[in-house]
Amino acid sequence: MSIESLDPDEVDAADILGSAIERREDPALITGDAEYTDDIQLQGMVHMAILRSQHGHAELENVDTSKAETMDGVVDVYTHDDLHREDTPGGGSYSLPVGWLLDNLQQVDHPILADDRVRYQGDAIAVVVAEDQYVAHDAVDAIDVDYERLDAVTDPADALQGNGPELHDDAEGNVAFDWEIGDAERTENAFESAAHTASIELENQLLIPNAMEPRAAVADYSPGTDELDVFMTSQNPHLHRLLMSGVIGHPEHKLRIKAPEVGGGFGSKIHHYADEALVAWVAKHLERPVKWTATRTETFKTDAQGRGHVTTGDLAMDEDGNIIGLRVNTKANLGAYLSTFAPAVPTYLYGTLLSGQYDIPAIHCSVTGAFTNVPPVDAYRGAGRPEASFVIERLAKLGAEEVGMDPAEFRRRNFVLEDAFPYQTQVAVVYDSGDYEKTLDTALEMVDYESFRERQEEARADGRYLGIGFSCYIEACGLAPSELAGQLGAQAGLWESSLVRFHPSGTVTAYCGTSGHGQGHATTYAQIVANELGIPYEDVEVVEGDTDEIPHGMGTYGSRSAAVGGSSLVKSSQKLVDKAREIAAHQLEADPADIEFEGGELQVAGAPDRSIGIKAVAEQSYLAHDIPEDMEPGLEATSFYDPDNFVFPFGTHVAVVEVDPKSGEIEFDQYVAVDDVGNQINPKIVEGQIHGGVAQGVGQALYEGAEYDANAQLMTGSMQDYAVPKAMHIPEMETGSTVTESPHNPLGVKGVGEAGTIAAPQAVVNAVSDALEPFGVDHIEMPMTAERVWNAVDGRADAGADTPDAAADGGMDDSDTAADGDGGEH
Ligand code: MCN
Repeated sequence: MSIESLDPDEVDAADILGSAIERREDPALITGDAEYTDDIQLQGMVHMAILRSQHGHAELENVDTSKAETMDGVVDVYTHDDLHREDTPGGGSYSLPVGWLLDNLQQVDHPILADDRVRYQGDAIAVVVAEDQYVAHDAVDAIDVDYERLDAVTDPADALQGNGPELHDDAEGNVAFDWEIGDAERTENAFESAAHTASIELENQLLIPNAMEPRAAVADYSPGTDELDVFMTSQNPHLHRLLMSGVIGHPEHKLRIKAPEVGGGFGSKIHHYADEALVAWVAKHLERPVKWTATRTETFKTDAQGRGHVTTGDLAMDEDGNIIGLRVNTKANLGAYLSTFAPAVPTYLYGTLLSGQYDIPAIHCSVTGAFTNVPPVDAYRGAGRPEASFVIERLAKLGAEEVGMDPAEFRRRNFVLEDAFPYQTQVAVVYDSGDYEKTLDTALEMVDYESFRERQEEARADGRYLGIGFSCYIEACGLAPSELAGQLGAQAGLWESSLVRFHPSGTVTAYCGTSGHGQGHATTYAQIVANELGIPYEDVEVVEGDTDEIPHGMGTYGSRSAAVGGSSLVKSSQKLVDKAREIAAHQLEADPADIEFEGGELQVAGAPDRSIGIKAVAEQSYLAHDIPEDMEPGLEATSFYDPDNFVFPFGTHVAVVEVDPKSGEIEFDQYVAVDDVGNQINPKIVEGQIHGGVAQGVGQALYEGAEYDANAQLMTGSMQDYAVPKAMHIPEMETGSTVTESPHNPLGVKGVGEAGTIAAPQAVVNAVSDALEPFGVDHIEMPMTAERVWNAVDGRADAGADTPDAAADGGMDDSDTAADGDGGEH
């Protein structure tokens, strides 16, 4: 059922927008032609390696770099004191800033090299610079550190309950913030009048982003001009330039950040880390080019991790199964320090999405952010929205059971209806548009729900446990608008900027301030611009990711590029056409208002023989021999686009699984994803984004999880221990879509980059819990490893609950277990 890619040459120019043309970036990526940061070689370049804390929490008693300094090939070694200068902002310390503030946020100092204490395994202690990377790494090993180990805490609930050390003098009780949204009193009243309630306690585990390319940076300083060029794995070069300029005290206009080809990010390359700042500082200090590339182990230990929630949620329902209240309390793990956008993720990107697809009249959510001895926690694909969707969709499953309704019908009963948009939720946001029944109905049909319960009964009679799980998700993306973001605490605007430039020969370069790193922008942006200008797709080149080339930009995250960046390109193209119209009117001796523009032709209304092509106008604009008086030559336009609202994609994902209670193994029978991302610029790319997103969501549900021991040592610090799913672990996906345009941007698009990751986990968990219903298992924490599933089944049997065979043989044994039995009869 996969969408077929089209050769752009075979697509009619008028249909280019919305066509599933193949990605133009792939040949270079696949053949190894593409240049990544680590490919960059500069003359005289030295290599940097970083000594990181071995311990999760310790005092640094002494750091002895003398042996490392004398090693052959070592250029220099730096510790915190070497970087402690009086001319830096903030009183002499090189510290990382926080880009999102909350009313009662407790900020803590985050030095780029640890001072006298390390707070997570991976905290940077010293930097070695050497002539080659192997010497640099050997010299790191030669640094002697005397640690005084301290107790550690990794669980946010423990950290907040005082079951562990305090990490920062400034943050009493490890509290980073207390935050709430919704109406507590109204919600309590709803629970008092409820006929039914459903409750859940859950953990949304810590995840480690695993982009194919580890983080890397190459910095090059020119003392003569004071220009500092930094090539780095960035999702948002302009933001990195702004932040780095403050951190290392280098003027913004003399700092260039360029993201070469970036091998994925999933959020982890948004934030400003110590490492890239150190590379830039060292290059300036030594006046030599410097390269640093994280090892995979460093990636595991230092990339900002995602999720990390401990949550209780309660749903209140009336007699008829209408949801009347939702109450959520979350303890959010923020790690050892505040990462760049950390405060936004478990608050405004989480609490505001808890209404899901449902019309819920009373909601209250409180969140406490906790400092713990794990790496800083920040945005990871979905960022807050998967956590919200997981809570409400798990509760929807349990709520349906509680009121004795079919889970699909329970959801349908509570949906925000098609005619209720724009819909004001009880948690601040206003949904733009939607038709939730349509995606549900499409998914039900694709999964043949009518026959499923019968199939399930039959299988159970044979001792096989099938389960179906629904996820009717919603998310907010297209991150913008600036004014609202500012009110909520953002320290940056969330507009997007672009420049569209016609060259005299009629080809076009489109520059956009977003910074793709796998999403196919070179293709989809060219589709947008070619469509707006009515020129061939091949004539449009797209440039992103370089602060020297692109006037400004806010980057790629929050599935914002199509909705905000794409719309900015539309706006720039339209401005450009307006100027072309004036030139055409001048040359055709007509009024600009009478010039019609279609298919690249500017024509006097009602006079088809009086027309001029936009490419010819471009040439004329540069010749400037015959353009309107007072008009500047040239044909290009810049715009800053700031929409009115987020966009709210939605959909229904359905997982059908078979669980073997004997082994705890879970197998997919079917995975159906029906998504509505508004108009699709390129359905093939949309499908690819859904596939990738679902793979990551399934990874969370079944395989992935950062595990720490009691000393905050990472136990899953390699691909051997941290199970990123392989192709064989991912279900065949059947994708479908509906189209509900967003009214908030000229393309009518909604974002797609995170949808699959947001949708998938609860579809899978709900399916497993449905399969194990005869065993009385209603919740298994993610990742649902075979061991966890087996234990859950076994636990109920041991407890003598009304599981199929527990009654018959008193528990599970090797020969005759619940799994063999007649669970279907329950
Ligand atoms: N698109 C479309 N029609 C729509 C919406 C989007 O054709 N209605 C196209 C866009 O033009 C773009 C792609 O789909 O080519 C994704 O668009 P969008 O949803 O706007 O997301 P962004 O481009 O802003 O990408 C960010 C998003 C996020 S937040 C994460 S995390 C993520 C993701 O994209 N990380 C990725 N997808 C990823 N894909 C790859 N390969 N690597 C990552 O690191």
